[in-house]
Amino acid sequence: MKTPTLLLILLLATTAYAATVTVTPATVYETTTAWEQLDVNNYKGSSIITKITVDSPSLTITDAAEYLGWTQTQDADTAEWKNGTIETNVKDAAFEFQVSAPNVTSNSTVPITITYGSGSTVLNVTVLNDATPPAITGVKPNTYARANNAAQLVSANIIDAETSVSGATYTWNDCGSGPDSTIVLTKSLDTYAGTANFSGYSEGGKACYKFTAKNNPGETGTLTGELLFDGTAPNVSISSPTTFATETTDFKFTASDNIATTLSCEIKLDSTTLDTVNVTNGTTTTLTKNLTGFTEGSHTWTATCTDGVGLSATKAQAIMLDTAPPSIIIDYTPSIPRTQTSELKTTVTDTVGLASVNATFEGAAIVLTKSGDVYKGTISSNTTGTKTIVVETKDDAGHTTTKTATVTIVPNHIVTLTLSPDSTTTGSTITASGTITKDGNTTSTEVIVKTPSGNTTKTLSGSDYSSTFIAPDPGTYIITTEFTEAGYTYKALATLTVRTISAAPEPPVFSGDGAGEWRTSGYVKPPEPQAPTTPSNPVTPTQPQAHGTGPASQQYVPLPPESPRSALTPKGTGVFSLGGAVKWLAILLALALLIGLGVYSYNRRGPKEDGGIDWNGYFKDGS
Ligand SMILES: [Ca+2]
Ligand SMILES: [Ca+2]
Ligand SMILES: [Ca+2]
Ligand SMILES: [Ca+2]
Repeated sequence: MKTPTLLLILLLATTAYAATVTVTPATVYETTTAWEQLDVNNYKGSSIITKITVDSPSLTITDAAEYLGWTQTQDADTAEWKNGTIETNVKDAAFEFQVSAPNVTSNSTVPITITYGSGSTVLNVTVLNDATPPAITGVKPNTYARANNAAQLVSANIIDAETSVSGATYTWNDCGSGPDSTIVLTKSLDTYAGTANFSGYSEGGKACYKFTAKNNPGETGTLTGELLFDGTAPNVSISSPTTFATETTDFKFTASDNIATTLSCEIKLDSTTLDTVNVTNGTTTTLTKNLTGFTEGSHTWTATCTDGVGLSATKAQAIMLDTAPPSIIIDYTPSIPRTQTSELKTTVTDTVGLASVNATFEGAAIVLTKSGDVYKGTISSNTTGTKTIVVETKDDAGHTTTKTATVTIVPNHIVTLTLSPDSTTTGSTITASGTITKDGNTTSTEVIVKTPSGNTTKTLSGSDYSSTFIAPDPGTYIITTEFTEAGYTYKALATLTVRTISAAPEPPVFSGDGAGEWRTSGYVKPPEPQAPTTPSNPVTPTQPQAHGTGPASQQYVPLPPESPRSALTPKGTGVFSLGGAVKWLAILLALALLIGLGVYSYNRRGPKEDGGIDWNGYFKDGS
């Protein structure tokens, strides 16, 4: 084959199966550098490529990547890779080179020539003009600045996404004819900051400022504003709550400032922030907050408001947090005889206070009298059966509590008890007798008479009963008759006084028999000092109680025996061992003193008799 023929075949083959090359991104912003990637596709190409050359006469090449298997050389207008191979099964072989763009006034196309094997291609890279200056945001301070501040920090976020920021300054003046002051700002990431001297700017004064920033191609961005100078903290006042708060509470406060038109206010309960809001100068703000997460009791809420220059004021208010309804304790007698009046005592307490306390019995209001936390009233019914007491209360926070109690109105059987005599001396026979006045039908036919000698069950004779017993040692005793019907016990009580036998005033001779009796001739034993609580009046009657629910029954309890006797009575052996007139004189003097005291005490005592008090109808739990 002749050489021209071979060349033609090779040319045809090259034409038919030429490798292809592309460059990405094929753009670069003015004044910046960018990596361009050359992709070579030799798939089913006509020959193995062993050398790639980039010629860029107009766009400076500043770097070229190195790859194993290729020898790389690079200068300002050339990048070359050789001694490697791109076989015809390679669809993409990448070769990267960096270009540096000039400053342009409009987008410009720059040709570069790619030579690969026997082929070459001209590709275009566009140098982009950056039409946008740097963006300035987040200016501090803005609107307000601290008055007379010689070292005011000023800053802004400044970026230029395309060609980067080359520098920024801050300029200010008095917004009038005064001179400009300018400082160069220092870059830290995207923040440019500096320190301005505002010492000449007093409260109420004004300054005009300008941030100026340039990008690398030289485009300039500015941001201007005015500052009002403020040197006085705001005022905060609290309207409510001032006493208590509850689950949902309106927090109301007023904030004002000499300069700022808007204040940032934070409200807290103790150390917990409830809300942070911006409020208009001089206005009252109400924030409704849910406090269910806080504990009942004492808290402090605060409102802190900050003006435009960071000066703040805080107002604090102690409050009680009340989330619980009032507590009600009803103290009542669970069973009350028909027509009898019984006291109702209810104790109502709350954290913050009570708006109302009301009670009803059988649906009718009970008149209550208040003493501290205790509310007292009376209840009575003419009909037997189960009745309901309802106590309702509301606290100042609006929580309500309702408590009910059930009382049983029982028949009003009346038991009487008469002692004959009711004042006597030891060893005398005493008759305890009385009647049962029945309220409706009864089935019980017995009473129990409780005396110092023991309990005696007596069968009623008609409505009457009678029992006798022997008067015990001197003292005062309560005698009880109990009549139990349908589970309720009705009682009558009477007081028995057993007197001491009188004697003449002679030197005492103690019997020494251990019985504790004075044996004297003509000696009058001084009246025994009595405990001041000795019930010279009848025991206050109480209503019958349901079995098992009322207080323990009052058992027959003799009043304290005349206890001073043992203390004042010398033992026989002791007396007779005494010797000498002095000792006897001392004893006599002591006795005389005791006689005097005893007489005085006796005169101070209430009447021993029941004094005509009608014991009828007095009854008490006897179970
Ligand atoms: Ca430009
Ligand atoms: Ca720009
Ligand atoms: Ca202020
Ligand atoms: Ca409460």
